[in-house]
Amino acid sequence: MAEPNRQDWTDTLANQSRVQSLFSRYEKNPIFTPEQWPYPTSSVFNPGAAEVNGETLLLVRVEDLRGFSHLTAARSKDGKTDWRIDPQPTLISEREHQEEQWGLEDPRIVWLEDRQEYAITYVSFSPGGPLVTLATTKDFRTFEKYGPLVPPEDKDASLFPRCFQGRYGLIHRPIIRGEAHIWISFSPDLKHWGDHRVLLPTRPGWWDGRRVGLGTQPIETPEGWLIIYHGVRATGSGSIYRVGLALLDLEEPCKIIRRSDEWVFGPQAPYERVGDVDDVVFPTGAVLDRKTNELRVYYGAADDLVALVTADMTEILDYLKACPG
Ligand code: BMA
Repeated sequence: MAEPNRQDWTDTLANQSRVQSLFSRYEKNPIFTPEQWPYPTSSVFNPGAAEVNGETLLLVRVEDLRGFSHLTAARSKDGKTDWRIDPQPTLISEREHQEEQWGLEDPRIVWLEDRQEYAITYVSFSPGGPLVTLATTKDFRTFEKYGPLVPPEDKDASLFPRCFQGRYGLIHRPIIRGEAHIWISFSPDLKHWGDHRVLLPTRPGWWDGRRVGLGTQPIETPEGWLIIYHGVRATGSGSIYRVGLALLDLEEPCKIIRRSDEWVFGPQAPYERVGDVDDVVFPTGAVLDRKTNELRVYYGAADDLVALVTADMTEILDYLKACPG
């Protein structure tokens, strides 16, 4: 019988104890509930996040009482308190966009430096399946819709905020032959997409063995692009959505520098364990406070509420550097 590799196990344990204190739940969680929304809703969850005019803006997925979603902006000076929620939906499906028939879901936001505008990639739900769709805006009041980027079934998408040798990069999650891996694709003009390849595959048998998908938008750090992703395990009583991390090369984002073996947070609090869909934490937006190095990650809890976890960016990068290459 092979001897267990004690050194490996010691390293695994060291990382597992480190990971437990990496992310802290905001003490006043949840930050949004359907009850406090300015108009009737069934649930509020999976928000995109961006810094806009020195404030934190969340574009929240709001599911109405027909089961269709739209997106509504909420703004706060510190990203934690005193949220001002638009009194009416901010971005809704329109008749002339057939692909949006069953609503708009799960936005991710980046500021595109070269175009001096925000790009929002959301899922438009068409009867033909979910489609990764692009809209741009400068102020989150008026929007330009570009329609779907790639064919269905595809979700969990974000652009990178900058180009790579003149090409935009898109992270997304098509489902192909029933497999749900994270892919990356490139485009010279945000319209024609190619050079498609698998970026982060599922790991059969692991906590992220059933499905993976991008969480928040990619975040540029001195060590590489920080990728926060969700991983799904299928169990006898349903799926469990947890969160893992990876680091991509800054100039060649197809290259994975690190990937966490363990999940860095998962459903634990009562509002994450029980809701419209039990046992779901689903991060979709993050804001890094460059003064304090605090990373705020906004997520949907149990497809019902919006909650917040915070982490110190230096600690995240130190942890990732200790993860397998
Ligand atoms: C995913 C998406 C998310 C949802 C999650 C958990 O497939 O549809 O919008 O939050 O499942 O139900």
